[in-house]
Amino acid sequence: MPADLSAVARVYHEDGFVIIRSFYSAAELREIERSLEMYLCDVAPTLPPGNVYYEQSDPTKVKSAFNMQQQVAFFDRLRNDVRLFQALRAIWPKGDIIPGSVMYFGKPAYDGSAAPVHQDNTFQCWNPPHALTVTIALDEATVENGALFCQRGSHKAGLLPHRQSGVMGFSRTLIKDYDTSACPEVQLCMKPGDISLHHVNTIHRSDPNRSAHSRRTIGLGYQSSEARRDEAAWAAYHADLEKLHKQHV
Ligand SMILES: O=C(O)CCC(=O)C(=O)O
Repeated sequence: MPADLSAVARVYHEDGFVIIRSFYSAAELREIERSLEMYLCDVAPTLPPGNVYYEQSDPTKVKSAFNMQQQVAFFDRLRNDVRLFQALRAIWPKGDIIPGSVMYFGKPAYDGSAAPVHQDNTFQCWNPPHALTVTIALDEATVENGALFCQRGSHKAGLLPHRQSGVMGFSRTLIKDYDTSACPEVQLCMKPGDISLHHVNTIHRSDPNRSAHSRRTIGLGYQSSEARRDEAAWAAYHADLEKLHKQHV
């Protein structure tokens, strides 16, 4: 982890995303992988949709999981890592840092499906939008296996209109593509142990994985205590989500 957290914060605020290389050691990654294996084998099969989603092309493969910290104490410890809090403190000098959902994005080899273009705030409804996701690369994330694309500077556009996507696990997508000449897409190619941080209003997406290599990541959601939930928007999102789940039973 670089000592210069003020540079990390500067890039984050300017671009809406930033990568920190080699944040986790190989031994730490092994520990994360052990807990993840256990979660996927023993816990995920017991959970209702909303907490776990499977790939449509192969329903034995987990596409994504949410709120893993509620089931397994290891993931609660992971989101409370003091090193992450130091980086987040550089980004949000004021307010308390509040950890949220611990997530998994599997993007399995051959079957990993696309993530439609969206801003996370359409699902989270924070105003002011002082919230972000830390993404931990477990595998190498490449052009071939569907590394995340973020649109540089798009977090400054505010929350844009979304519509229902019909995609389980990513139920909303932007109505209109956002100007890629002003805010070019950057693909976040990462090595295992690297982390990226993206703003809750940064426009992002990923391609399907047709390669022979999985692209697994853990996501950690955070918000500042200065962020307030827009309760009306939150209720509308949950009503939409319930409709989508009913269509897929
Ligand atoms: O894993 C992906 O491709 C998408 C992840 C995502 O949308 C997110 O972390 O907010």
